[in-house]
Amino acid sequence: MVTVVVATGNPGKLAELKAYLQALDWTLALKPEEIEVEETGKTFLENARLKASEVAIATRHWAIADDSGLSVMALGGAPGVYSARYGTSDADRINRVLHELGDETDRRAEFVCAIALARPDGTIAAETEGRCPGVILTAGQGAGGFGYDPIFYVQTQGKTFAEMSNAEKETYSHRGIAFDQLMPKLKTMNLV
Ligand code: ITT
Repeated sequence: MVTVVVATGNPGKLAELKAYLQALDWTLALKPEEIEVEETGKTFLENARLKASEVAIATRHWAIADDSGLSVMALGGAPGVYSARYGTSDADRINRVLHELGDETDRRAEFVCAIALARPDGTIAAETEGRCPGVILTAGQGAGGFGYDPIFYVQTQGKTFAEMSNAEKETYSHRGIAFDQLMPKLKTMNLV
């Protein structure tokens, strides 16, 4: 079985990625902590490629990376690719988004997730991007998930990501949509 490094340092993301990847006969390895990739890309896909590629080259293994974030329409798409850098803790980042939105009535937003799989030489073998529309609440609801989940309300499901079960978030989230698109390809690829 081929080893694939899951190129993330975010524990919430790691748990979700493992849930999708268990459908494949890959041996998963964690990213060594000392490998830090600077996210210089302007788009989620650029950053996902960068992370997968640099971790693959550094470990000499296949690597899969996720670059994701929240994009709020009334904030011109912010925090976007800066979602992780918008504050020093989840609570801090949530408060900043709520503060910047204030009493704005247009609360439309979307979560975006780009996934890239790199070969051991750093070249990209597969990639995709998934998007999930929602609205930003005025206060958090629910205790599940991670990151901005408590303030992201999915109208079709009538709940926030933080109120969903793991299985529901796995199905409806930006990450779930990205994996739905990518999985058929990953299943037919013969990683060596
Ligand atoms: P890695 O780069 O090591 O994977 P990171 O946390 O820095 O970890 P990103 O640069 O992709 O990852 O930033 C994504 C941020 O967007 C993440 O820190 C969360 O704040 C937020 N985010 C992404 N997916 C999310 C989700 O499913 N639910 C809530 N917040 C999410």
